[in-house]
Amino acid sequence: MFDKVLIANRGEIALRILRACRDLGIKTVAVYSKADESAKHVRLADQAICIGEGPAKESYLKIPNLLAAAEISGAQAIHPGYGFLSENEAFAQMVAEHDIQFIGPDAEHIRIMGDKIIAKKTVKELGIPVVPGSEGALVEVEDAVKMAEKIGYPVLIKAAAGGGGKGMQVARNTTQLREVFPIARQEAEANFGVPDVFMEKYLERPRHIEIQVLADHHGNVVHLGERDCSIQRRHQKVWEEAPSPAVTMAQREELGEIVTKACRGMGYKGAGTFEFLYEDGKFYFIEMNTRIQVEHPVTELISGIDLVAEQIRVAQGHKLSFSQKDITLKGHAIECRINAEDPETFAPSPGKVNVYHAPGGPGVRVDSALYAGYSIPPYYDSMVAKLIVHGNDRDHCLRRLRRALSEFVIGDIKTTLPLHRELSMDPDMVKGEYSIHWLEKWIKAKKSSS
Ligand code: MV4
Repeated sequence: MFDKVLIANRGEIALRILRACRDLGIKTVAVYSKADESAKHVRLADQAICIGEGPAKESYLKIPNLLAAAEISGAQAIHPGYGFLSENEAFAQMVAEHDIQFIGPDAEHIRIMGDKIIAKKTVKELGIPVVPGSEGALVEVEDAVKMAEKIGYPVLIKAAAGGGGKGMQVARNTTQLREVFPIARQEAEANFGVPDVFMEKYLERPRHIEIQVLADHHGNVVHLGERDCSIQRRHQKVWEEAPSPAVTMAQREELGEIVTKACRGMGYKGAGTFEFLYEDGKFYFIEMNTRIQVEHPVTELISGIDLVAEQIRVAQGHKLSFSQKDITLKGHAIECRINAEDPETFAPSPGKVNVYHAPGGPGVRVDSALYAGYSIPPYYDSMVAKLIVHGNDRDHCLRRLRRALSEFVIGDIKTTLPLHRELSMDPDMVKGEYSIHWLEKWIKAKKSSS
């Protein structure tokens, strides 16, 4: 049905989408900035169109340039990948208005999930458990104080237009709340142009667990289990795994049923992720992502399902070729995000990759657009490779991970490979005992002991 798909992204995900298209017999159109002339996705695509200068605002984020590239090339669909325009309602809408298929949900669902207050209200009404808190936006500080007394301290003030942790403020008592409430509103306005904030009970030591869903255009929805993404630094995920060491089969099945029912209830289409905080055996929805995520491969390795190919298939109007009972999650998978950064200071370290040796062998997958001789441009995200490893169980997976990490060579730039080698040997990580705060504490402890 699609003869040609335009890939509105760069780096490893552009390559990942290109590979899914090839497997489906679909031609690809790459777009690229002037800083990406020698990028691998440009070299491998059937066709490539330059859409502007290095900075993303002048290329990958320029909607008219992308629409023009789609028109010129005759692509019938656009895959947005993650980041950039992937969760931009206006882009999804304009693509549809140009009679091009957006490979993702309807603009309507992007809009709903983009506003954290509306998202929470929507999913709560569909039966998903949410964090206790304010129903709508809080405007007056006195209303915030009353709400905090109702739900109990500590509380967290979040921006409605936020996500990714920007503009959050914790308050442990009324004095603190009166102090941080106006700051939260100012920051929300400054960061997102909308001052709306809401309140939630602050969970002290949760895990971050997300559930992958896949929905076709005919009301069929499946879930593919969870990913544990608790290992993060400054809201950037560092290590993700599936299944979560903390989730039982019964919990997985129950939550899976709840989220798939919610998807059917709202007519959701495509791939999606429900994000939860997990504490003391209970799940609390926080956000929904309406895109393919960086960490999707861990789910692919335990389910055997090609999520990107399925995104494209359902966008073509095909029915899901499997139902929930056909899905069995097998073994364990871990993903390490390898960034071009100093492993101690996390300062970005772009530059020329003179040496590149990727690991291989049973259970090892590397998603990366790197090659020997490539120069990493300074304009974009510092993630340069994902190492994803699969094993029969978590211990087997960890042994394969250590094997793969020991083979991986990326030189002469600095990368976070040494950090991952340490993490893969850490006793807490080996036990799977960690919360969203574990990595930041570990980094701090390491610094003070050196
Ligand atoms: C929370 C929370 C504790 N309690 N909500 C941060 C990003 C945004 N998506 C939601 N976030 C959080 N919401 C309540 N009620 C703690 C966080 C949080 C966090 C969540 C997931 C992954 C990493 C995090 C790091 C710091 C704080």
